[in-house]
Amino acid sequence: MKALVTGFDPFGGDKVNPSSLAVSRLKKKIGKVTVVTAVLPTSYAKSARVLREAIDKVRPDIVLCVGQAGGRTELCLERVGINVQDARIPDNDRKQPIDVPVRTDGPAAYFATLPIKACVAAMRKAGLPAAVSNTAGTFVCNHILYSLMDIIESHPARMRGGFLHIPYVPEQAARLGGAPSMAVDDIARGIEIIIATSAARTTDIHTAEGRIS
Ligand code: PCA
Repeated sequence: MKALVTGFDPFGGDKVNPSSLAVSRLKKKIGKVTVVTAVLPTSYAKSARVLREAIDKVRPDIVLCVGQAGGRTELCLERVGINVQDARIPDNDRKQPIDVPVRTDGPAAYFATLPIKACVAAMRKAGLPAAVSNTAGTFVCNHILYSLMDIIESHPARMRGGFLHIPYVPEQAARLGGAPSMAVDDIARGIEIIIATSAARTTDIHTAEGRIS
């Protein structure tokens, strides 16, 4: 079995992106799963093309895209990508789409197909704060989750996909004052647990992870 795990390059004036830092530390083999990694540009125009090329080259069974969500306190597995691009800040191409669909004639949303609740339970069991999230925002991370599931939908090969939003790393939080953070090694451990859990099971567990807001 093969897994493709992607991070993003830094954006919004940041010097690092914890997603690419964590992805670069992953084991090359998790159980029987061979792990291949890539870094996507934080660009609405380019990210999905780079992801598509990596998928076609690697032919993975599992795809996990990872991105920074500064301010979050947990490893957040996203449930859904929506067909909206609404940027609060410009991306790395200085593009700032407002209320533009990801795909003009596409469905309103796609659900991730990894067993997100089982992955969250496994991360918690390993002592990592984790949660199911019901919004990936409307910036490039949501764009890539939607695009990933859209690629999977029409791809000749069968694969499952999902998206993980991660907190700042301590070096970012030290500059920001008061922001929550998580060590890169813990983030990498969480990603490895998601890959191992997704490889081991195709169905999810049925536990209450809903939120009021
Ligand atoms: N986080 C951004 C895009 C790239 C990244 O790492 C987001 O949450 O949309």
